[in-house]
Amino acid sequence: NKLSLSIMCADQLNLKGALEDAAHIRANFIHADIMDGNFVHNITLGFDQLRLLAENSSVPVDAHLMVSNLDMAIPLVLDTSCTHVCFHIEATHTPIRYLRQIRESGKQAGIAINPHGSIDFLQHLHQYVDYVLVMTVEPGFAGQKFLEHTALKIKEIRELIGPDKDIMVDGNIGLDSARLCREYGANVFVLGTSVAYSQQQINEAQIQTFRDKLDVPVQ
Ligand code: S6P
Ligand code: MG
Repeated sequence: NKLSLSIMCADQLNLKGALEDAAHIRANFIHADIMDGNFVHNITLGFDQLRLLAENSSVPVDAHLMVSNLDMAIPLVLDTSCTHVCFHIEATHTPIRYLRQIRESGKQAGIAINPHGSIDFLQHLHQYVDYVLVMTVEPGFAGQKFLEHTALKIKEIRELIGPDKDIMVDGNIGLDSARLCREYGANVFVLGTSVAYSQQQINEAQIQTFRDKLDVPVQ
């Protein structure tokens, strides 16, 4: 089991400090949410900021693209040193092309799925995919409420992709929701305001409790 810290929940006026915090708590990844104001109704980091973050981070950065224009976004994200890139299946009819592009650049290629999205596509796609990100809230904002039905999908995804690939869950991941997701086969937890940050400051005590209760050892 691994954890990824959602950097949009950190103090945006002190991103250097946020990178240091992530290294200090020995996060497995930093989760960078990229939004375009179109696929979702919010805008977060841009590609120049993502590049700077990834270059200055000792913790690997996973990029979560919530954007409509993947022809524009994929080359830009591949030009950064983040290690993982996922995009939404709902944003494209040609996912294999992008998955190949991501893999060819030496990064891990992931598919993200909206809470109400079907997972049928994975039957034909799983061999091109290194990991799956399951949205457990509607994408766009931190601090929302966990949608319980999303956990059920995880079981089917696990059966389809096998035991070795990562299933990342993202959205109101706390002790209870993480337990449920883990039961169904998720193994990477994106932590935001529900556990890792209180008023944009890292909350080490809550992260430690999460590690203990969910069996997420420091690696
Ligand atoms: C939401 C985004 C997420 C959030 C995360 C925050 O669109 O993809 O990565 O940053 O959900 O966590 P929390 O605990 O505030 O929901
Ligand atoms: Mg995210």
